[in-house]
Amino acid sequence: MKYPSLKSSDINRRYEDAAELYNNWEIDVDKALKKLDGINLSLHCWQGDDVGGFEVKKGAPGGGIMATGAFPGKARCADELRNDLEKAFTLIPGKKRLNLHAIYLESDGKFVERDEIGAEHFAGWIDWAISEKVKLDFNPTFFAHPKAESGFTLSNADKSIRKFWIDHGIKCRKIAAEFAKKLKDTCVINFWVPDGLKDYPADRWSPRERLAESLDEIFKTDLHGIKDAVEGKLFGLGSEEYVVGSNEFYMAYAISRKKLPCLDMGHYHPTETVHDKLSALLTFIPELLLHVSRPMRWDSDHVVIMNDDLLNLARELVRGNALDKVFLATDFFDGSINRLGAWTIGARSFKKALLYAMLEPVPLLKKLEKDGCGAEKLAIMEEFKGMPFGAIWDFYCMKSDVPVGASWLNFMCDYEKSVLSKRS
Ligand code: RNT
Ligand code: ZN
Repeated sequence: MKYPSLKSSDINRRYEDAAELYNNWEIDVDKALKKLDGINLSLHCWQGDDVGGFEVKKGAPGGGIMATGAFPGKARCADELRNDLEKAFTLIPGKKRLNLHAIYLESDGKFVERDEIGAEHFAGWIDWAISEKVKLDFNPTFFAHPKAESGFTLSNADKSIRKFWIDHGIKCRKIAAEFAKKLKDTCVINFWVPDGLKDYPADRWSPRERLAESLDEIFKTDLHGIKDAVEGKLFGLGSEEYVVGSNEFYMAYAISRKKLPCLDMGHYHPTETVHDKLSALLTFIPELLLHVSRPMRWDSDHVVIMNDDLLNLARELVRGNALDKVFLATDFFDGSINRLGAWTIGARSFKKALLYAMLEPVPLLKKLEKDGCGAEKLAIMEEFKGMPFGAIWDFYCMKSDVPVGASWLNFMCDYEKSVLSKRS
């Protein structure tokens, strides 16, 4: 089937009608769209190949993270991944930004150890980013490596293994600084390590001391143009009882070292949500990084959809005027569906959620709350769920030269037929 779009005259008409309804509530729709268009959302490269990367491997893969699903068509090399990303950027409105992991290097078929990587291994990405007008963020890769197999990297008791990973971190910061320089924009570099234990540790203290020391060593040099972020986690595969870099560890680390905490929506207890944390943290620190994800019973990294968690997060960013203080990045990986579709659904949903939040009557809601008019506040929040927000979104997509409504699926299906299905 061809998925329907709308005629531009209909999109315009629906937009005019909808904008008038929002105007009745003193909401400036054009202003909201301008703000939305300025949003930087860093699209994670790793959805395109199930967190595989393009390293020439030596030895056992080593765990830490796992994607599930065997949908055909995953990118097998950087060129394929870049093609897929180019396609994704034609379906997602707004600015283009990509989040790379160190394992996505290009090394001409040669084995390059993690502690030997440099900006030269990302020259292809930099050239591509310049020509496609894409900004880049970066991540060292502390998993999927024989030296991560024990479950400890930067907190490893073995000094030589620790040194190996420290060197990896140092090299990666230099790559990030090169991204910042070449692309003339801040590069956020996020540190996540899988370190932890499956069962009750006898010593919870030493690994944490070592992790702090290792990070201090990595961050010793100030580098221009980069922002370091540190990402905590509740548990992982093989670290069910004890994660060295827990939430508290990294909050304290980030605050004491003036780094950005990275909050991943999947890294908390099942009913604990990230939206409430923004005002708590940003009362004390200037900036943080968000990993927009969707946990399903656990840190399952499902494709982001416009559910309550996402809407609440978007609302907090808007109500708290926090969009300038928060770096936004997607982080999910689903190998069981078309990966181009996964990127597009996730990124479009997040931008849709932001737009939805920008089209709420925030000053009025705050006033009603202050005046003790709880029923009015709740009622208006509910009534707004029926406002013609979709008409504004469609208009924004048209103006951004991306497909309107579900018609982006036609492009995804064509791409699947002509490109993805040919990959083995
Ligand atoms: C893992 C973290 C981390 C990774 C990426 C690939 O639990 O969420 O952000 O998803 O580094
Ligand atoms: Zn994450």
